[in-house]
Amino acid sequence: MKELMLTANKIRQDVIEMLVEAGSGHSAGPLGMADVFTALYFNHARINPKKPWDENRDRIVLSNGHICPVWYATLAERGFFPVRELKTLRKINSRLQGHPHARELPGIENSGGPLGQGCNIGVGMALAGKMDKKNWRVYALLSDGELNEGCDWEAFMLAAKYELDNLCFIIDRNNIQIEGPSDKVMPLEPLKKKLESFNLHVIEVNGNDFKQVLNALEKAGKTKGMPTAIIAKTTPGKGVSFMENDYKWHGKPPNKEEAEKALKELRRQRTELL
Ligand SMILES: Cc1ncc(C[n+]2csc(CCOP(=O)(O)OP(=O)(O)O)c2C)c(N)n1
Ligand SMILES: [Mg+2]
Repeated sequence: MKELMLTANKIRQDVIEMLVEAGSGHSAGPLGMADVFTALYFNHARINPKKPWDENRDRIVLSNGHICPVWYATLAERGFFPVRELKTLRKINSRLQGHPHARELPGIENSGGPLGQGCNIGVGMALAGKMDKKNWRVYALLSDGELNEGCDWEAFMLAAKYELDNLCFIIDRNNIQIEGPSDKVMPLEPLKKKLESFNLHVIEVNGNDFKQVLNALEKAGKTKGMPTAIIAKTTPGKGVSFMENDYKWHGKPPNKEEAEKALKELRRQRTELL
């Protein structure tokens, strides 16, 4: 657990360093989801950085593509590509675009940006896996703001219809989106009941608690006959006090001074862990 926490802390530091260098990009979502990404790539999912496109790999798809700094940082720290490349985020000719480009980098399974697209891609992959009787699983990462998109709910219906128990949605329930608190923009509650009524197996967890996240992933793997949706309640901006729970950090990078402050806080958290 401690090792996972240290890894997530390093990933958060990478995210801050990438964003201040780029001068644009999203802060809150990536920091909030660092623990879920770490749990998947450093513990739970069957992936191999040496064989990123191995036919038997689990597929991890990111539908809320704007939080890709955390995807890039996780893949680099896991050895999919050099950590030094992270500093090219959003630069001309970089493989690390502001929104992910499928297969541009090892481990990037889907293009993202238009919310809802990755959710549907994940369902399609899981359906294909079922039809081909494959053992690999699909993890489709979504966000709460994204659930304003009707096409996500169409995808849920299809996933339930075909009993895609090889599919696990993970919803970043961080209560913020681009224009304000999620439930103020478009109320989602009772979210668990809604998802259950779409015939999904729903598990609610604290998305910043490794034990809860790993437990839920394991339960999802054992669920038969229906897809699972993990509602991961996360703190947007997690680890950086002045960014936490403030929707204004949805799509804003830190300036130099703010980045220094953020890194100081994250380094202190690292020392406390050691
Ligand atoms: C189809 C579509 N509509 C609108 C947008 C613009 N957009 C980008 S991010 C975002 C908010 C999404 O909410 P969420 O993912 O919960 O934001 P976060 O938690 O990361 O702050 C919106 C509306 C988009 N990318 N795609
Ligand atoms: Mg959100």
